Amino acid sequence: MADSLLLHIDGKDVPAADGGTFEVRNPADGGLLYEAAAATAADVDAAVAAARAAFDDQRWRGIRARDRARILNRAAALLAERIDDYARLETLQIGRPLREMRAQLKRLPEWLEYFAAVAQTSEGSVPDFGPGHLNVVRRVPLGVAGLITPWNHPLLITMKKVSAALAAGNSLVIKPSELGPAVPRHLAVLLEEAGVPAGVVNVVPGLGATAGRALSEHRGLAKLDVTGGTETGRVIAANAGRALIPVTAELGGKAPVIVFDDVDADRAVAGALFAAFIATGQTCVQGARLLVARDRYEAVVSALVARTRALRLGDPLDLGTQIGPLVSENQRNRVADAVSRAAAQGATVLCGGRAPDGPAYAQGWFYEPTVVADVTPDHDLWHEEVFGPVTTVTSFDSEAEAVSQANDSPYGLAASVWTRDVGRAIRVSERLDIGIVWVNDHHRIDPASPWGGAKDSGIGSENGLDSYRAYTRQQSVVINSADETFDWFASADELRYS
Ligand code: TXE
Repeated sequence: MADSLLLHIDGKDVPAADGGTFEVRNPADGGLLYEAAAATAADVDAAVAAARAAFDDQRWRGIRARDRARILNRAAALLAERIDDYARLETLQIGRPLREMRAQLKRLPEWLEYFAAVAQTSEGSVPDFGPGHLNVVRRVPLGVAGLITPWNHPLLITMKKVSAALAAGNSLVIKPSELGPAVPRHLAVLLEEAGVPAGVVNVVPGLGATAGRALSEHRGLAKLDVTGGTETGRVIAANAGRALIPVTAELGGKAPVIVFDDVDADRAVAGALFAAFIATGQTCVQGARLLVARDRYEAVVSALVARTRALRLGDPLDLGTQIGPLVSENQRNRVADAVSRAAAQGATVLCGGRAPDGPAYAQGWFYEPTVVADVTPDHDLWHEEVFGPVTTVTSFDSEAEAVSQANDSPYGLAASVWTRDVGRAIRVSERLDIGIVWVNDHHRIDPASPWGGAKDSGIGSENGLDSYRAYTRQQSVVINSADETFDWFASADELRYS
């Protein structure tokens, strides 16, 4: 483990302008992992200036798309070689079990490969402008994009944004989460090894209130792209609004998992468990509300509670561990507070609801996976995002009631629908005010498949062709093909052109 992490600006590792640092600690045992340079507003300025210079001199956007794609594919191959090291590093920083980190990171080269292909196949258009003119519409990169990323999937979320932005020819300044800043910085160096010119990808680790704020308020940006909490997203989107630049925001969620009475109970329980407790529940698409048809409710809930109790908590580096610690003391306090408030408001904690006992857990931010029943729309827990290993269970009597419970949320990011009835799956998904709907599955992601939410879950989407387009703007070039001179003011005959 490196004992320090620096900023990466214009191809060089540099300390913060004022020498400031912050500590990155292991949430499993509280141990210090390393000190990271804490970018100041001056450092953010330097990073934006480096990115702007790289954009202006065309060192990246001026390269033909086919050659940019070759470099991104080379980066994908380098990344594949380093997955095991990065997975271990992510686990040390955020506490997510190594078996999950490996499975997730193995997929990440696909993002570079997909967007490399999109860049090569992206085409403009030639709308009809009438005789005498040819209108060529091209897609051009925006300029310097500011990427603000969270801790829960440090490299996956960075990769989603970086691969689309770079494929389109932009320059970047990345502000990774203060809880897991190492791998995004290593990615910048890897991209340079693959051939991305220095200055195109800059990384400014630092705190949200300083580095994040300085970046989101910087007037040198042409785009902001954030994944984080909804309140952070509102602040950043307001800054983008003031600067009149586009923003993509992937924010909070409270995903319903809707289980109909025609589905096999074991399958539904396995799905609900996967939806709720992967990443110790710290994902924006976590299955946080299990809605079950009334005549399956008892069977599904009792099996879910039994399987939740059997989940193995422990050292996240141990490949047998299924549930790691929460990422920080703050996050554990937040989860514990949400569960005790629910109990005080009349909900029933069926299992979990506490930190585990024992010396193995004493130094880390562990919390037992928790299932809560009797939560009504009057309770905070019905609506609020907990971002931890907590799911609620509720029954419904009809398809219409299932839909209305699922839509009764300030968020609209993701949902899963469990049924063998194809017609019902279609009807329900059409009526959900939700961006990502899985049928008989949960958590599935692909670089080609749009990922974004409705309502308080954000603006725009990651992945897929639209995310590439969102890193470009249209430039409309209107070409006059007439041979004769057009001279409006030369003639006294005002009616000539009427
Ligand atoms: O996220 P923050 P945190 C939710 C989840 C979690 C809560 C807080 O509910 O409990 O957010 O987590 C930067 N200007 N999600 O505190 O604060 C910050 O440094 C500019 C959901 O980790 O939103 C980090 O790089 N930047 C989510 C990034 O924003 C600011 C994933 C996200 O941090 C800033 C993570 C500011 N004023 C948390 N304040 C998801 N949808 O997956 C902070 N930042």
